[in-house]
Amino acid sequence: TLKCRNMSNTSKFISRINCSQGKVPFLIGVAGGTASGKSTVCKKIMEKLGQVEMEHAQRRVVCISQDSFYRELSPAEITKAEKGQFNFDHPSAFNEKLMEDTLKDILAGRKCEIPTYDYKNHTLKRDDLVTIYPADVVLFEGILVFYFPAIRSLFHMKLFVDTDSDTRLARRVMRDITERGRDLDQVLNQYINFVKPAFEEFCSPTKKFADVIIPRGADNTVAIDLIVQHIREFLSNRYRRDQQTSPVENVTRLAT
Ligand code: UZR
Ligand code: MG
Repeated sequence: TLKCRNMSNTSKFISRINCSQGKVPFLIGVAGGTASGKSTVCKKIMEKLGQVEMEHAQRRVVCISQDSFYRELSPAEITKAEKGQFNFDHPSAFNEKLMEDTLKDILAGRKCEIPTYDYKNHTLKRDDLVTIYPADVVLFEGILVFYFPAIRSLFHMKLFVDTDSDTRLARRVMRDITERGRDLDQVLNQYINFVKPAFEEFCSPTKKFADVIIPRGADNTVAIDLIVQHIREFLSNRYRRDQQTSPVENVTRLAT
């Protein structure tokens, strides 16, 4: 039950890239509700492409999370967040401008640095920047990556990870308690007050922008394999073209 549409955009893009400098990465957006398996889908895509064990600078496929683009909170907002009263699922919680500028830098083939996010303290770790090196394929995952029109229009391929809400809630409870230092009361209150209503209002409606909807999330190996196959084709086309134009260039071989 993989739903595909608009795949021709991708081939249009590939032909465009063939006549450009060849440094524009193929940008893939991965959206879906909280704990739907977005990060896992991205991880599986990278694993299947043999990217995980590689040096960061050598990678041809990189993954970035929208969490790195939460905006800095005011002291009053931090107090709210500590009481579980800040809405992290609302579009206004994100730094839309920084997200757009970063993606544009990436599309221009520039190396850029992004912050990492600390879920326990609700802050960006400014001194813990991650360098994103120019790559051939960039995955950008997050609950609202298709919400902002200016950002949505930058993707060459849009995936929506579609997992049932009860499955997502069960995973969210486990994850927030074990990984993010929360207690059950807090997780459930936040889910009912913010996460669920925001999913329905802001995230779920963006499913219609997806080119591919992945039911059941990371369990859907058929969908993931199809996507990986598509990325491989894109990369090998580029590899072939690079070989023709600059035979000395050292291009990392893809795992098959
Ligand atoms: P994913 N989030 C936190 O729990 N704490 C923060 O400081 C920042 C974000 C949550 C956010 C959202 N919501 O539901 C989730 N809350 O991270 C998105 N509450 O992350 O897509 O991995 O589920
Ligand atoms: Mg995540």
